Amino acid sequence: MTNIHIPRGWALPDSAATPESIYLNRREFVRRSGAGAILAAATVAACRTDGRAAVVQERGPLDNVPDTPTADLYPTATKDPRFTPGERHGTISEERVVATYNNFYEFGTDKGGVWQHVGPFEARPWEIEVAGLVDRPGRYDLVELERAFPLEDRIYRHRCVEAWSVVVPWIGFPLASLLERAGPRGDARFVRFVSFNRPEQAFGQKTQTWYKWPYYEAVRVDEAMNELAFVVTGMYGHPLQKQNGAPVRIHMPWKYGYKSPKSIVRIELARDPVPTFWNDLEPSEYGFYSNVDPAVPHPRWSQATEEIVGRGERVPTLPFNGYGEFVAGLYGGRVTPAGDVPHAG
Ligand SMILES: Nc1nc2c(c(=O)[nH]1)N[C@H]1C(S)=C(S)[C@@H](COP(=O)(O)O)O[C@H]1N2
Ligand SMILES: [Mo]
Repeated sequence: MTNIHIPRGWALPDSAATPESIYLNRREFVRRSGAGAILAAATVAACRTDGRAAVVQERGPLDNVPDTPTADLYPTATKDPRFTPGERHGTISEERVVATYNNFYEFGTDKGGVWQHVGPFEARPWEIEVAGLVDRPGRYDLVELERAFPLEDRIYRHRCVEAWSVVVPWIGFPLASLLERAGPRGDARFVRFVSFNRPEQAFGQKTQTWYKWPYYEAVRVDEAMNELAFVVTGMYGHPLQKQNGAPVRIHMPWKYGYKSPKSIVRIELARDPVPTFWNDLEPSEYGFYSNVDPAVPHPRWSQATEEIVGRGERVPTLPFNGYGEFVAGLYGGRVTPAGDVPHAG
């Protein structure tokens, strides 16, 4: 085992992360330098070799931000120093990495190809329905929500169950704010999230019919109310790229990535436990809680370390992905609650 030092602590100045001037201006830079044209040509070539001429688009991976009248809100998001702890999380990943290595099965299983297939997906305008055991059920226009809640910048580590990770400056608002607006009833114990279902806009939904579309996930109400649970509408100083779950996704950084459903249309509060997409497909491999736990291997691989995408580096995985001080109390001190899968052997 190599001696990799993972610094701890919150108080890292923002400047230690990728400077905003770099990530905010990258699209402009790519255009001016002509790299955009090269990239577009590469896209066309890639599409030809895999025979999917229909998806050819002259867009690069950073050109998938849908137009929205709220775009002006993004560069001015507020920062809470507790949630911009770059040092704890490692160096922020380049947006190009985060936008070209995606898990989003609605657009296929090739992580490098998702961004090339999201063109037909119409991610704006958008509504979210909040339903079930709430005092004020209803449909919320996303634009209203973006204006209603102050948008915050939060740098979160994202740890996929497949043992890779990225560090992303997300923008959004606490999930608790949205739930409080809807007024959860006392008997609500679970929160269910449902993604869009549009096979005509998402070729993975159309061709991979063995999956139970739309994608659905769920957590306990107290997990959803934890201050770390975040409704994400932006990244790197602008609204979300489609391949990262535009226009709205969830992020719970202490859980494996699949507990962060993308492009959600519905949030439902329920009394009884609700099924989840990956757990339904492979219950021996994907648990309900799915807290990041280096001590519990996936049945087919170890979770002890992870690869930092784009850096060619492996580092030890941390319990709760490094967020134990916020969330350990939810689980009585155990990272993987008793009975949650997977358990090897
Ligand atoms: N709707 C939907 N949400 C999803 C997925 C998906 O396939 N469909 N994949 C999940 C998984 S496994 C991961 S690791 C993250 C990936 O997010 P990223 O591509 O923005 O890094 O999205 C999660 N949310
Ligand atoms: Mo994942």
